[in-house]
Amino acid sequence: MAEVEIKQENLVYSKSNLILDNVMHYCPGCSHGTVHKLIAEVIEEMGIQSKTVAVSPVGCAVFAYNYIDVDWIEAAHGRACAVATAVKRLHPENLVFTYQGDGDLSAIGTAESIHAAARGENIVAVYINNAIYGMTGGQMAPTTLLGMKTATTPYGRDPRLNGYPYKIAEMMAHLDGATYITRQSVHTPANVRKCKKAIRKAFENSLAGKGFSLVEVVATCNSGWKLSPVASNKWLEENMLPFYQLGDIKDVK
Ligand SMILES: Cc1ncc(C[n+]2csc(CCOP(=O)(O)OP(=O)(O)O)c2C)c(N)n1
Ligand SMILES: [Mg+2]
Repeated sequence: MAEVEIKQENLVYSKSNLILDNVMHYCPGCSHGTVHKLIAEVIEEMGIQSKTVAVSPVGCAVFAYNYIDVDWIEAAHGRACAVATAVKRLHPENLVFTYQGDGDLSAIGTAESIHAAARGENIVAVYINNAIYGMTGGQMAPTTLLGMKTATTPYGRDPRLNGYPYKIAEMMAHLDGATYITRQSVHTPANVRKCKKAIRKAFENSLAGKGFSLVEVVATCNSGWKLSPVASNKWLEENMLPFYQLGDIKDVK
């Protein structure tokens, strides 16, 4: 049989040139890989690879610098928005974004995140909310849903003992410095497309000097949730989305 020559230009789908060939450490089904892909595509399509600086967190995305080919700075746990503030103020022509989990952005880093938004820093925070401390073994986070079982709430989160979950996106929306706050997901192809548009809009707003943007992505952690990837997507839709409702929360024109 004659060999079929596969030419790049004939492929319907190809991965972004910004996604490096390193094997990802994420569990199968994890949302992080999908969001990485979208960020890489947006940066490539906007032609801003050489002027993008990303700040990576502590959490499962700690090795994000191995996967997306832009300049990265590693921040201490929760401090990404403070580090990004410094980078953006020193290099205002650059796109500066953070990439943070819920434990990072809205637990240990609450103060840094809220105040960067309040100051109206021209940065974008991409916020991966899987309602759990994924990297360390699935402990309860502030974002954990009521009744949700985690390593530290084996009988489900009980508000009398563990308090209530909170929505940092809605909190940030009250701040004058925050101009674009949106909540997305990547659990269906349609949601992946919407999420990509939101990331692009946030990056464009930031380059235009419009203030602080938060792109929250309601995400799965199938290892932490102890569910298969397919069951995790269903669980997200039935349990996460009624509480973390999708859509734009604030969009200052
Ligand atoms: C100062 C500090 N405190 C605690 C830890 C332990 N730690 C590492 S990752 C992590 C949780 C990360 O969770 P999240 O930000 O939600 O990211 P995910 O892994 O779920 O994507 C914690 C508590 C640490 N590395 N440094
Ligand atoms: Mg998390």
